[in-house]
Parts: sequence; structure tokens; C-alpha cells
Amino acid sequence: MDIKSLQTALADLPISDVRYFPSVGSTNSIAAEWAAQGANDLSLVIANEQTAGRGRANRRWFTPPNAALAFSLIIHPKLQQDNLERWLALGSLAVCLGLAEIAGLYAHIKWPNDVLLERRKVAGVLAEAFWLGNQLEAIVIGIGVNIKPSAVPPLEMLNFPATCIESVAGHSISRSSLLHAILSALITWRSHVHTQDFLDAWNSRLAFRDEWVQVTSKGSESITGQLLNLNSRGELLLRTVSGEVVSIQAGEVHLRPVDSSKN
Ligand code: BT5
Repeated sequence: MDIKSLQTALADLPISDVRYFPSVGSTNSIAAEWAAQGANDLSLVIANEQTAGRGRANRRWFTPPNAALAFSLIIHPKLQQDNLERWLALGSLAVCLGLAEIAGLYAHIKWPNDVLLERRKVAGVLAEAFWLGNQLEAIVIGIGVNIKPSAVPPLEMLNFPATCIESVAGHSISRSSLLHAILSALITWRSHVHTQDFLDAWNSRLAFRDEWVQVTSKGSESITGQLLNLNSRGELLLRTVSGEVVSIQAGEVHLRPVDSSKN
């Protein structure tokens, strides 16, 4: 991967500018600085390796060289206030659509931000918003996708099982083709993020539907219930053991499937 081949691979997409790094701390941090300096809409930061890749709540995201996609796209939203969860979901949905196009694989979204293949995490998305006063200036959508087995972190780093595309597909995958497919899906769907069609597409990809799951939100007790779907606000609906349907807001939450025989 180098800047010339990237520019060629992405030539037919309306990407404004590309910054490529053989190795960098975090593409989201670079994109945040660039956004603050006035980066154009659809500017892209991409790296071959991240030495300080970030997940939510400053967790680490593992990106060794030559094995993964790690990139951040700067978006200037049209609304002055916006719902970051929709943009997070846009990243996850775009990865699912890219995987279908390039590898013929059907991925699911572990609400709110993980992409799963065969119930294992293959990609993570981190969306960050940047404000000027109370006006939303930019959103950075950071996406990390495991392509080769060496991209999968050691077990002690994981809080959920992980995998990579090539292990599931059984053949090699072109990083630039996958990048193109993900960006293309993201650009196509961006103008629909507030529509029912988008919500339906997001809903149709939800992992663990009808299964019993446990959701833990920061600062509150965990809730166990049967995973139903998303409501019109993008909140997750669970039916608890008592039959009550509860909605859970995205944010700093963790979702785990639980053994249904215990319920
Ligand atoms: C995420 O956070 O899943 C969001 C990851 C976003 C990474 C991209 S890469 C490009 C851009 N630049 C950045 O610096 N970040 C974005 P979270 O849901 O908090 O999950 C983090 C957890 O996933 C870690 O605590 C590990 O347990 C696990 N993990 C770390 N690296 C992984 C990997 N490569 N594959 C699967 N799981 C991983």
C-alpha cells in the first residue's frame, strides 16, 4: 500500500484528500487534528500500521502492519446537532456491505459498533464528534478491519472472540478493493442516515436477534433480555424475563450473548 496506489484505487470516489501513513499512532487522532485545521468533507486518513489505535473509552485497537485496514473518514454533517450513533452505525453497515461485495460474506452488527463474522469480531468502528461551541463541525468515522490472521490480537487482549476475513473466506482479500467497497457504501448511505431505509438496513444486520443477551451500560446495572430490534431512535429493544420491553441507548455499553438455557 502506498499513496499513489491508494489514489488510483479510490479515483472514482468523491474523496477530497488522502493522507497515508506507513505507521501512525491513531488515524482517528490524526483525522481529529486535520478536522480542526479545516479538512474538507470526505478527507481520508489511512495507515498500514497503528501503534496506538483506539477503541471506545480509550481501549486499545490492535493494528499490526500489512494485515488490516485502519482508516478514518472526516465528514461534515449537514445538521448542526446530530445523533452520533447513526454515524457509528453507518460505519458498521458500510463494513457489512463491503464484506458482502468483496468476499461474499454476510456480516452482522453487534450493537452498537462491532462487525461480526461467524459471531466473532472482525471489525470495530469509532465515531467521534467535533464541536465549535454548540455547532457540530465534523464527525470522524474510524474503522478497523482484520484482514489477515496476524491482525487478530492475542487472546489476553480480547474481551470478545475475534477473527479475520481471510480465515472465514478461505482466500486472500485485496485491501484496496475492500477499502473501495466500504467507502463506496459509506458515501452512498451517508445521505440516508436519518431515514427509515437506513434504520431497516441497520436492523436487518443486527447480531443475536431473538437470542438472550446481557447489556451493561456505564454506571447502571446490566439488563438481560431477548434481543428484539431497534426502535426509531436507534435504541435497542430487549424483552426481559418478566415480559417487559425495555429500550437501551447506545453509548458506553457492552453487549454479550448469554446461554439461553439459563433463562
Ligand atoms: C472498537 O472499540 O471496536 C472501535 C475500534 C476502532 C478502530 C479504528 S482503526 C482506525 C481508527 N483509528 C483508531 O485509533 N481507531 C479507529 P471497542 O468496542 O471499545 O473495542 C475495543 C476492544 O476490542 C479492545 O478492548 C479489545 O478487547 C478488542 N480488540 C482490539 N483490537 C482488536 C482487533 N484488531 N480485532 C478484534 N478485537 C480487537
